[in-house]
Order: sequence, then C-alpha cells, then structure tokens
Amino acid sequence: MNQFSLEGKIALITGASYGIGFSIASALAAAGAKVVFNDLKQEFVDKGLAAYKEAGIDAKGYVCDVTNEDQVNAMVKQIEAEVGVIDILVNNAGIIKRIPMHEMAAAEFRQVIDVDLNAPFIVAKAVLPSMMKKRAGKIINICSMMSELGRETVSAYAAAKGGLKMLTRNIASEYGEYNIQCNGIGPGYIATPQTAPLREKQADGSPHPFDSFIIAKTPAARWGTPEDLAGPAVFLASNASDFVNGHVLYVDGGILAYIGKQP
Ligand code: NAP
Ligand code: GCO
Repeated sequence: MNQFSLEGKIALITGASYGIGFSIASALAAAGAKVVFNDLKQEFVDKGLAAYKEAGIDAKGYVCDVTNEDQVNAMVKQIEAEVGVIDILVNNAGIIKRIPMHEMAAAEFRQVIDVDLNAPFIVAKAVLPSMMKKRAGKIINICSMMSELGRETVSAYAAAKGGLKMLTRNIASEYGEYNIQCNGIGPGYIATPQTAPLREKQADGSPHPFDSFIIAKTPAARWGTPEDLAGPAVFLASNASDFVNGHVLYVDGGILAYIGKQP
C-alpha cells in the first residue's frame, strides 16, 4: 500500500483560493484527495475554482468566514451532504497586521487572534465529531516561525500562532485515542501576497531591507515558495504520519537552526 496516497479522502483547506492554501490543496489533490476549500467572497472562490480547473483539479468551493461559527457549521454540513465526511482539515486561512504593539488598537489585536487562532478552533471543532465517529482524521494547522520567535510589529500574529502551536498539541492530546492526528506546519518566509510588502523593491531598485535580511538568515539563501510546503502537507495528511501527533513541522529552509550569515 502507498502510505502517501490520499485516494478516497476528502480534504478541506480553508482560505485556499491562492497562496499557501492553494499550493497545499493542489498537492493533496495530486496525491488523490478530493479538495474542497472556502474563501471570504464568492469572487475569490470563483477565481480559486478557475485556478484549480486550470491545474486539472475538480475542486469544490464555498463562501465562508472561518471566524463565524454558524457559517462554518453550515459549510461543514453542506460539504458532508454534497461531498462526504471530511477526512483531512488544513486550517490555512490567516491574516497578519504589522503594527507596533504600542500603536495597535485592541480591536486590531482581537481581529488577528480571531482569524488565526479562534477560527482554527471553530473549524476543527466542526469536523471532529465525524472524525471521532469514523475513528480516523487528520488536522493540520498552519502555524509559523512566529509560533517560536517574535519580531517587531507582529505581536498579535505571534500570539495567535504561538497559541495555534499549543492548540495543535492539545487536539493531538485529546483526540489521539480516536486515531485522529493533529500536527502543524510552520512555514518560514514564503513568497505569497501576505509577505509581498516585505519583498517590495525600494525606489532606487534595490532589494527591500527585510528581503536581504531573510536571505542572510536562511541557510537556503532564498525565500520559500508555496510549493515547498506541498510534500510536508501530503506527509502529514497521509497514513505515512499515523504515529506523528502534536508535532509542528517547520518548513523554513533552516532559519530556526541558523544564527545568520555575517553581514
Ligand atoms: P495570504 O496570501 O494572505 O492568503 C490568506 C488566505 O486566507 C486568503 O485566501 C484569504 O482570503 C483567506 N482568509 C483570510 N481571512 C479569512 C476568513 N476570515 N475566512 C476565510 N478565509 C480567510 O496568506 P498566505 O501567505 O498564503 O498564508 C496562508 C497561511 O500561512 C496563513 O495562516 C499564514 O499565517 C501562514 N503563513 C504564511 C507564511 C508566509 O510567509 N507567507 C509563513 C508562515 C505562515 P481573502 O483573499 O478573501 O482575504
Ligand atoms: C512577518 C511575516 C512572517 C511570515 C511567517 C513567518 O511579517 O514577519 O509575515 O510572519 O508570514 O509567519 O513564518
């Protein structure tokens, strides 16, 4: 048996019209899974469906705000009726606000926590009952290097992603006896719309200082691509990881292991 095969599995990837979610969903589809995804607006769902179709993937898309428990419960119910029970959940949807903490409004802090921590709880809670009944399931939470490290302006994001690491460990602890594995993927610095502001060329055409900083801090000396996350996601979604539980797999090119290149 090919323990990396996802044939016959149904995978929900949240916020997967583009970016990391789209790449992970595409990899799970290539391994045999039926992909369903959501986004905030029909416009983005439609764009995502077109992109999946272009990639030869017959995905199903739903409009759902992952912070809204009623919408999430309705979406999961609809998926179970239209497609089937969700075998694999990837909590990917996320936002970041880069604001110095002493200038950040409490409402802005709460919004990041809501999307990046409360929503993964809401969506995982919605899929757990069917996984428990089936006595099988895979939950993958997209954490971050900021689950381990802080930096200026990302207090809310780091707090959320640090909490998401511990939520991952707690789901693993509470539901392992149902043969449900919950793990995290901690991407390093990945070239997506979320990090585009950190890579913008300067007015004189020189690299963004943060771009140069990340290159110096990464042994691989490059930004990651969403495709770098494909293999790790298939591994954690498949039977190959049935005894891996409560782990955060950092896919960061080695940043967390490296003091950084001397300037
Ligand atoms: P992105 O390009 O900003 O995409 C985020 C996706 O989440 C978008 O499709 C967005 O939909 C969706 N989303 C946001 N809020 C939502 C909500 N309330 N309900 C439903 N969907 C929502 O981000 P990305 O770089 O692909 O990152 C994806 C995940 O990886 C995030 O959790 C991020 O924190 C994490 N991550 C990213 C990096 C990186 O370097 N890029 C590194 C580590 C971890 P809309 O387009 O409609 O807003
Ligand atoms: C930032 C970046 C990071 C990455 C990622 C790193 O502003 O520092 O956006 O937070 O998105 O989370 O793992």
